[in-house]
Amino acid sequence: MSINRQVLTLDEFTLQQLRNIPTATGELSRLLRDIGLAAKRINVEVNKAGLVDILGDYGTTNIQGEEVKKLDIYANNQLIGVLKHGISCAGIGSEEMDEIEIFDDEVSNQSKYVCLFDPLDGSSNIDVNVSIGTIFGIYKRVSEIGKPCKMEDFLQPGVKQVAAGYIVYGSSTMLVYATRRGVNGFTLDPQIGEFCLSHPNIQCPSSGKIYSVNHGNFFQYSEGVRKYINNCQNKNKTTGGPYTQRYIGSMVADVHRNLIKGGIFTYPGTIDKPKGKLRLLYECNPFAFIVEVAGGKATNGKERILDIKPTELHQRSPFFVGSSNMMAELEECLLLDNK
Ligand code: P6P
Repeated sequence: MSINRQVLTLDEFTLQQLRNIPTATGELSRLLRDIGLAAKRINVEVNKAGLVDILGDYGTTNIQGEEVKKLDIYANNQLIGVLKHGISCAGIGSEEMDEIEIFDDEVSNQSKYVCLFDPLDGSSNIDVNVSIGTIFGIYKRVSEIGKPCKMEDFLQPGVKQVAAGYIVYGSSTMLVYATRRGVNGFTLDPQIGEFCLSHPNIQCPSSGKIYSVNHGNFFQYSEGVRKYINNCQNKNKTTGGPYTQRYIGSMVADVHRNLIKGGIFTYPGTIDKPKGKLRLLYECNPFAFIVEVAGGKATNGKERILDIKPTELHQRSPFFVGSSNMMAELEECLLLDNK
């Protein structure tokens, strides 16, 4: 009986990858499948958010000082629930939790990996039905296997990620993840409830026509950032400007679009907030890893994002990510800031 191999599910794909790496234990494949399961459960609630009283503010504020929507908590709980009862993760760090969650049980302590999550990024858009997303990064532990994981496992530079990815809950629900072997996208088929390989070997176009920035902060940006934004708006023989400005205000949606079509996403520092808004560990690092594997670049305006040695779980970083040629144009403009 011939098995339908036309469309690989996420499970089949990760098992296929496992077969291609003789030394692999299967732990990473299981971990990715666990994240896929949590994503399916989150997707159900996101898709009916407008129908049940799961909207609205949960009444608490997270470490960012932002009011927490109920779906944020739900998404966080789903991820903990699946990973804590899995066999591939020793603990997680999350935007929704002030401290890391160390699973500390006999099986989890034997796990090789820890995960960092933004369980539901862009949650302020939930009430207006704009695409939102889950972001994750996976690290191999540096602490002793067999004992509880430690904060040092989470404060590794992004270059140490063994995998990173996101789920975008949009017109369709997609899971995109990267390992050093490549970036692959899976679209959820609601008929069979499986993520199916729809975007194999994603490459970020080296050039693009889209730039993403919050123009409202324009006069708070540095001279170099303002010069780059002006260049994007002007005819430019070398860069092919003017570009199109697209900014959804939901990073997962903005970066996903630019990854597929080509473009640059920016969240610069400002006079009031020199470190910007985005979190290094579970927003910038995963996307920097994904886009670099796909052929793009990611910096904080001065150095490669993936080289930054974190010091705090929730530290912020200015963030510029996207097509390599557009990033080179940006870096040229940012030289103005070093004078
Ligand atoms: P601003 C959503 O809250 C988020 O963290 C990212 O998803 C998004 O790119 C950014 O903030 C938008 O921030 O300040 O432009 O509204």
